[in-house]
Amino acid sequence: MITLLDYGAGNVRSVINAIESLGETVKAVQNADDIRHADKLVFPGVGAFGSMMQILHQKNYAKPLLEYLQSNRPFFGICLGLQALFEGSEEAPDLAGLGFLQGTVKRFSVDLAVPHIGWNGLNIQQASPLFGGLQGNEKFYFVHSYHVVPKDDTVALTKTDYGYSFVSSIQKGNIVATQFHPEKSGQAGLRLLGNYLSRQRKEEKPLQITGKTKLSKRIIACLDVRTNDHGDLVVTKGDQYDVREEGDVRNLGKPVELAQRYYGEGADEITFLNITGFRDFPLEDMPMLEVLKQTSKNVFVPLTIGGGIRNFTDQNGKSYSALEVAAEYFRSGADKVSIGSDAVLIVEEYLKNNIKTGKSAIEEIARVYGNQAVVISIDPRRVYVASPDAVPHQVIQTSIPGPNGEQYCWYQCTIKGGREGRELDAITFAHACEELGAGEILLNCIDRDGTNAGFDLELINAVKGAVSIPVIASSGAGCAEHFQEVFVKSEAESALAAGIFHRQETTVGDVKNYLADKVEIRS
Ligand code: 1PR
Repeated sequence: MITLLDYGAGNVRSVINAIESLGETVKAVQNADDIRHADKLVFPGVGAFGSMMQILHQKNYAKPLLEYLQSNRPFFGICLGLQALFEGSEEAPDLAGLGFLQGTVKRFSVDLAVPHIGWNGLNIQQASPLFGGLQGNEKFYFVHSYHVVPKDDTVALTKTDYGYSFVSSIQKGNIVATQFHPEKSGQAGLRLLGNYLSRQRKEEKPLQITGKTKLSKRIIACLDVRTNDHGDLVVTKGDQYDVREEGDVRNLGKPVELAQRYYGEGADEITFLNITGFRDFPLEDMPMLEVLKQTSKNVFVPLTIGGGIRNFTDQNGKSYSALEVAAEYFRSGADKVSIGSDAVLIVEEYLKNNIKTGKSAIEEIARVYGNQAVVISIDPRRVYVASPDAVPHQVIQTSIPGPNGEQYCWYQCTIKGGREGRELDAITFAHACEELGAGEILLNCIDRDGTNAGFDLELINAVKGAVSIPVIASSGAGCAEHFQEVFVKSEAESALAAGIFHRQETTVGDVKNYLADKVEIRS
């Protein structure tokens, strides 16, 4: 029996699913006594350091947790569950950590995108049973803006490079904690977690330094989901956002089955977009939540879900906040939520006075679940103009002239699945979203969507130049070469595709095989 410390923030479902897939049962902590009586405690921390420590104190978990650690009983901390062990964090300077280990938690100061999101390697610093059966060159999934800095370097179990080398896991007696997410790291992660759970201390993987570790570029499979005219929830795919063919919604398969297939093929992440979320309220559209619950049982890579994340009042007058909608998605197995239409409206308000209210969905969800959990999905469309100062927007010079030979264009943000254009450009928008606390940009492009013509590199470079958070290039992938092109000619951290995978024109595995000796990827 594994005792799981769930303090109510973030996605613990995937940790439970991963543990259960390894044949163990999980009991969630209900009160402080459950911590005192635990035999094996797993502490998956997701969210922000400050809110985590506050909740641990409010629930009277902090003291028994520290006593548990001091008694050297088996403990596995994940992400914030690692950071909590230290004395404090730059993320919440006024709140002390548990102080089980000396040292602090610092924000990355690198000339690279922060959060550090994606698959990176490990340099093993201590012999450990945790790595039994692993080659040592596997990649694991990270998503964090802060990393631990132990005072005593001998507790470091692994180190990872991101701009510089940081401690990516610790081991002290029976206490183990990782900055990466084994429950989201595919087969390698399950193996590592299984080694911990089975307590097989026989096979000790010795110290292994493989050289500088590298963050991989991610290949993301995207599933646009909606209910068709017969009431079935289907994966669909549009041409420039038009998903109807001869009047019917295109049906390209079932969401759970397709997600499972892409996981098997090696997708680094799966994204679900509930494309009619702007008119259907997700908490009334339970099938989407069910899709997440079912998928997360067997798919052990990060899951993002978007569609309909906004404040909502139902016909009975009951109001729900965007945070509550997001919370339901996280509880159902999502690791990140993606906000589309509502983010545009939020930014329009924000830009009127440049004042952060702290109350927008972006800010609230980021505060509770951490910046890394908030993805902004942008649906821009090219608008050609005759000159750079023709409109009060960020205009770029383009090598693809417009219908009248125009050499300039701006990228107009749209809402409601491209149905409504707004007086806001994608570059300004992306920058403002970062200021409000978003952790990643999912950059679609209506002009390229479903065309197989390749990614819009001009758009990607323009947005990437305006933000320091990671950018997912999306729309237009038609072959493996397009992925190489986007990674070579832009700084995008990941590339997303839908149509080519659904139509089986290529597989995620084929794309990765093609990229293997050209771009850093997770094999
Ligand atoms: O506005 O917060 O409710 O979120 C709705 C979400 O649904 C947004 O993320 C929006 O992008 C998405 N969406 C809305 N309508 C459509 C549509 O297609 N009619 N899909 C839609 C957007 C774009 C990509 C697509 C790539 C790759 N889909 O996600 O998967 O363009 O396609 P490709 O590789 O086939 O070219 P809210």
